[in-house]
Amino acid sequence: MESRPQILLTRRWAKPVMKALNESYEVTAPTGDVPFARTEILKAQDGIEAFCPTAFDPVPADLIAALPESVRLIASFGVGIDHIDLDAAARRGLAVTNTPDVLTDDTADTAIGLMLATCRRFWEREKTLRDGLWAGPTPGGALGTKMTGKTLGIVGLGRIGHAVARRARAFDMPVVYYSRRRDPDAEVSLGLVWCETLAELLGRADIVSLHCPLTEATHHLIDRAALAAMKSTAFLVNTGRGALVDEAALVEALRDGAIAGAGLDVYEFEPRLAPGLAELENTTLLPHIGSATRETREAMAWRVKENLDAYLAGQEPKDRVV
Ligand code: 8YV
Repeated sequence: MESRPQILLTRRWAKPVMKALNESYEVTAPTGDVPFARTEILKAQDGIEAFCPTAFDPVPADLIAALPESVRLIASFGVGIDHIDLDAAARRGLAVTNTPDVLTDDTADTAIGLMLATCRRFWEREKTLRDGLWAGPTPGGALGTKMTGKTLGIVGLGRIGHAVARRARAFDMPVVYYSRRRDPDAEVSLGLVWCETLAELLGRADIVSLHCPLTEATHHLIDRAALAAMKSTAFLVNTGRGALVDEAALVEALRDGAIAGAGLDVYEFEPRLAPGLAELENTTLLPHIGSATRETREAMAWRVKENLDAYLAGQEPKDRVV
């Protein structure tokens, strides 16, 4: 029998995809739910052709340098590629792929959910109820902020930013955006308004939602000054990457009332939260579940398989980033 190409996964994926992978490849993957640590990755035999981390597994330059000689491809599970040292991969001549498109809807849904939950104080009110402290409805109690009709500011108009803008129409929200590239088509089709600068967007938006990738240029894009430029009644939503925001400065801004609240799915130092963040009631905090639905996680795994199948058969993979 012809030998099958060898691949290494840091974590197990959805069962149907694992089954299909095992039919096409010699798969090295953890047997249980505990991901491979770096030492286990480095035990990989020469012969492995593709290394498949997830967006939760850092792939720095020294790990790339230490991968077996035989590795030709890093096929990552997730759309974000900030966990991979792309320059180091390029220097070693490795191809890199990700999984865009398939998680756009779920991530946009999560952003809208965070906006609504934070404006309307869902978490705080639910906690009161579950703690047995609810004395019944009152006309003046438990008041949140109306979301419908408020101005949404989208930072980063990529696939997910677009999907959030489309959803915002259902809430009659005027949408302003700031992005690397201006998108005249979206301005017409979705009625978006372009902001020349981030400062302009921050001054106009009632809700600021972050959808840009994490790069050197966007690290701490939302710093102390940016938070001060937001309206004191505004909310910040982050489903992108934690380090887009200076989390310590955010805690201060939330505590001091410089902004009204924040809905977060991602954190600067995951899985840790900045000191004080978990105690703040004007936040909704989710544990990085933007793409965490059965359907999407399975679709992401199939998408990695498509990239593996193409590259290892000598074709150009659909989602090549390097
Ligand atoms: C996932 C993500 O949580 O795709 C990304 O960049 O951050 C998320 O969709 C992650 O890929 C799971 O490993």
